[in-house]
Amino acid sequence: MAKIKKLLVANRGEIALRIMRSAREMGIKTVAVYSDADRNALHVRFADEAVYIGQSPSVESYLRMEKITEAARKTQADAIHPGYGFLSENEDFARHVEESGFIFVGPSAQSIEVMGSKLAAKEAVSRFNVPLVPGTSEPITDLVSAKKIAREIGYPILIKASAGGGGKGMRIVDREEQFEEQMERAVSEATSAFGDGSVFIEKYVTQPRHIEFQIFGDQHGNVIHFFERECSIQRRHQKVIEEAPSSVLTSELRQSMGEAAINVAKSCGYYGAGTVEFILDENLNFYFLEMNTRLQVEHPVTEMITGIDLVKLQIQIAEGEPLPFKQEDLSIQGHAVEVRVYAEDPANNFLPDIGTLKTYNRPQGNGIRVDDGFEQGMSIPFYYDPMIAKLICHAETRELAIEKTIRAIDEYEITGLETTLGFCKYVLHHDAFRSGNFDTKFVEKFFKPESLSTSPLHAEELIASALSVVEYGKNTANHQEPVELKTISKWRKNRL
Ligand code: MV4
Repeated sequence: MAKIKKLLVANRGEIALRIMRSAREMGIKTVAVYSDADRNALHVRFADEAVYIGQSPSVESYLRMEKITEAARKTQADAIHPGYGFLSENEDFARHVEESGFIFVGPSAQSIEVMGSKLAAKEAVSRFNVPLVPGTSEPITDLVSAKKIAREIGYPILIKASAGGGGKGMRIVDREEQFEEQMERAVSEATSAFGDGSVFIEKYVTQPRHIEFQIFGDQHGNVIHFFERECSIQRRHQKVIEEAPSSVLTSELRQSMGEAAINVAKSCGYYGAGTVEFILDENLNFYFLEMNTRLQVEHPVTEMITGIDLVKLQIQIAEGEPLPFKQEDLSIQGHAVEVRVYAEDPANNFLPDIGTLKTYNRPQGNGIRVDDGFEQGMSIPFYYDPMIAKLICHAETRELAIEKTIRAIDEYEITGLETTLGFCKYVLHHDAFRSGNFDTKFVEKFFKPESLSTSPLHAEELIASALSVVEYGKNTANHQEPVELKTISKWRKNRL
């Protein structure tokens, strides 16, 4: 068992900070790596040491394997945590880290490789009693037999790229007449995007819910799950709001999905933190889709309902410790909601609105956690993901957690750029969200840019706002109407 004394975090932003905080609590020294754009970033200031690894574009810095192991060598770190994104699911990186003599805080290169290919993943789980969407388990090579299978499955079907993921390389086919054309497109897209033209077909589940299970394995063959996260509120495959637990799972369904998730992990000898993604159809049938071999953005909702620090656990597992609890030791406490705060303008097709955080004041209070990597006055670099923060709220029930999240959004003060906070508030107020009866089509079905500006205000608030503007106008020598109108619309947006 190798105790980690110094950990290099091969990442940036909120997740780098989040990982370093847990490491520090464990008495582990931390090393940051940074690019030009991140010279003054908080993860660099927080770390015990920091190493410059290159220019701002991530291909010049955060994606450079040798620069990262070189930084680890220079600082005499003994382990490397990849965070999420960047090199976190790159089996070559996991291998490179270990071959360079460092502990990789993550799964084996081989597990990453198997789960990185959807066809290899299907093949691996096929002997482990895991429900799969009806479809093919081999790459399509012959159009005639593929069409025959599609007819047996029944339209609509979905063509997926084996090397795809997160919605990339998928094509819906509604009728047989479109089959050939869509197949050709799918293969050529997969070839140019992933360098691997292998595709397969599945029955298309038209309005699924996205439910994922947090699992953990140790290096001694034990695997447990930490319940599910409901991630159906997403926009173009980008998650917007996540919660735990899901409001649709019964304890029986949770148990059988949990068992299936554990089996997925066992099918590839998994250790470390992982997420098993399922879709759930309208009859509550569940199907395994893919496994993510990293710590996920939305892991805090699981931490809130289980009381467990998943990063500490990742580090203990990487040190070779056995899992410190059994499945029976775990239970769900209350409910947690996470909203992602992006520097994007919901009124303008969610275009990135990077700029400077003119004001930045976080909400506070019981049950509120903010994971971020910025402070007032800092700019959001345009080279990386425009996520500013994650706001996570925990309370006894789903209703209370939603109310707390709305209160926290109202308290959050961000100026200088547009954010997705108002959009998240719109979702949290929506009847379909409140009822728990929604699917992955929620944003498509219920959100229009006008939803934000024309949303009805409470009558009293409307009158109060009108009066205050009149008062403002009376007391202002230089009457500047456009400025006032802008103020009102901002105010309204924040009041959604
Ligand atoms: C599907 C599906 C319906 N039927 N597979 C999208 C991301 C990737 N993980 C798999 N995805 C889907 N696979 C079948 N057979 C619908 C989706 C899907 C989806 C899944 C999870 C979360 C959001 C989604 C949004 C659109 C489509």
